[in-house]
Amino acid sequence: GDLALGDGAMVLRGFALAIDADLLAAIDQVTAAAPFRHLVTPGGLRMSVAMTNCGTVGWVSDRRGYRYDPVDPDSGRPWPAMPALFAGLAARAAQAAGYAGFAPDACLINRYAPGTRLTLHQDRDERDYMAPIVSVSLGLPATFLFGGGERRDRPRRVPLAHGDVVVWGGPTRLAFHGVAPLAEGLHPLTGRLRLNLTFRRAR
Ligand code: MD3
Ligand code: FE
Repeated sequence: GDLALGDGAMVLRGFALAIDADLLAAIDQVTAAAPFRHLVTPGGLRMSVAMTNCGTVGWVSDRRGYRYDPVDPDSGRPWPAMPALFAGLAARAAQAAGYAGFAPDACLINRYAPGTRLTLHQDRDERDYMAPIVSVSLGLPATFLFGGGERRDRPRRVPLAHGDVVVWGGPTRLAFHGVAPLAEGLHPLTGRLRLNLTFRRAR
């Protein structure tokens, strides 16, 4: 069942299951206009996670740093609009976790293949740390690493499956977190992929 991770974070098991195929179709629409790409960190490393965005701003990284940008640097055009299905799901999940009125302006779409990982980090590029972050897992399962306020705090391992939604807010908003290397597998809807939607109030 649902799991309280403590201090404002909550796993809503299967919350997105009923609309999984519609979510994947909407991801295809977004990525037709803004294809997945591997961003480069300010230190010059290529990220193993492939990313794209929809919404009024998108998260980007390059040699100059991390930021939210209204324009897709690959196309020079605005990011695709956030599908109403996405915004509605994010708002309902936030509501269910106790955060009424969540209106995300940014949705980062992360794509993982077997072996892909996301090293421990904090999400600190947003203006307002009071707004929660909502994360939707689709496709292959993953082990989410949920740490503390310091990088050295040993992370808890939280399994996340297709259709799970996590809401992170309150004191956990600035916790270190990451994703362990994705295990090999085949999902009936996504094949050898995990897709994650991360909804944020960035500006
Ligand atoms: C916990 N993505 O893109 S968001 C990211 O599975 C990112 O791709 C994860 O972390 C992924 O930055 C899922 C989960 C998340 C986001 C923000 C948090 C967890 C968090 C902030 C504080 C604590
Ligand atoms: Fe993150």
